[in-house]
Amino acid sequence: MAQAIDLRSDTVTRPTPAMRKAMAQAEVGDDVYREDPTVNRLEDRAAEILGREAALFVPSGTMANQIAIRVLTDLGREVICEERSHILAYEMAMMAAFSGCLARPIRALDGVMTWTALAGEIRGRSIHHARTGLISLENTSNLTGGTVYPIHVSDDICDRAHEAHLPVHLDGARIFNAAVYLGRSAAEISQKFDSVMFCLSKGLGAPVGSVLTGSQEFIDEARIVRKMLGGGMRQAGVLAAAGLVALEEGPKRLHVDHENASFLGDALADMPGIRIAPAKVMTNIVVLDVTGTGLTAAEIAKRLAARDVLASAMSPAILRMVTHYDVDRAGCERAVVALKEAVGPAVRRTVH
Ligand code: TLP
Repeated sequence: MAQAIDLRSDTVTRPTPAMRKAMAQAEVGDDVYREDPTVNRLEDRAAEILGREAALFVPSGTMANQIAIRVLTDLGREVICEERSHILAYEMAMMAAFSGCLARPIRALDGVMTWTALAGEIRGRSIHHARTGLISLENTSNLTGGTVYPIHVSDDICDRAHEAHLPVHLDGARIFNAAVYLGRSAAEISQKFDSVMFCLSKGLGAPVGSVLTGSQEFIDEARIVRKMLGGGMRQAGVLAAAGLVALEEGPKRLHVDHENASFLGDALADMPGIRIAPAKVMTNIVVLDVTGTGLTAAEIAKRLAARDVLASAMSPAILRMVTHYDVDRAGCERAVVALKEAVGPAVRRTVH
């Protein structure tokens, strides 16, 4: 059987030979005592690349986001975020369960909020309403198809939020994809945020890990909260070693993933029953509205799997395909053919 074309997520990549070599040779120590030289190197390098005072290696993007919420807010506060953001939709209600916060979701076109859209939702001291404690942005915005914040929009939100004495967190799980799209550095597009997290284990290709960055004071607190969550790792240098390779090498080839996603977007745009705006495929995520096929996304995903192509059903209407370094152009071509076969007969039935 041919190897499946796995477009479910960019989290599915396996470590490259260079990563495996670095992992095997990694110098290690106990990171809870801050004695793992490879973790220390990764944290220093991440802080340098993001233009920050300090950084913290954490097991996952979810943990990084939740640590940031905990450090930057207080019990009983609201967190303004986009309705489809990962911190709200995919993190198991942790902002409530762990930080005692309530989300105040906003629906924004393509997941890109503006100050005008969120300003009306900010609440100060009051005897009636919960106070806003934090604003969180996601760049790229996953569920809306890897869309990117124009720099002036995210900068403006940060500036105005700071004027209102509110911190702003960036879920930059895919910040390097956003940077490649914008032709700017990750530091430039995130410099105004109070905290920035990014994932090593998505498009950059590391097997495990994310990094939280910010001021020294913020990271000192974040290190304590990481320990509360059981995220203090010991000889984690074997993981950080792969992370270092991902950080240095990963961003250089993300443009290939973007070209492949754009190919998918163009090829699928004319397919009956499928709705997609190819101009909105900015990075490595392709989100297809399959309502017009008469099938649910889960049914289509099942049919695709039978043809050795894997995609994610994000809701009954939305099928997601994500490109990464383990899928090449030939794989994307195979995915297009498989999707045509999978939905073709169903669409003909609905039309007639
Ligand atoms: N996203 C995963 C799923 O959880 C949906 C994926 O396949 O895309 N922020 C963003 C924007 C993310 O997309 C993700 C993971 C996370 C945070 C969490 O990262 P992990 O999986 O490392 O906890």
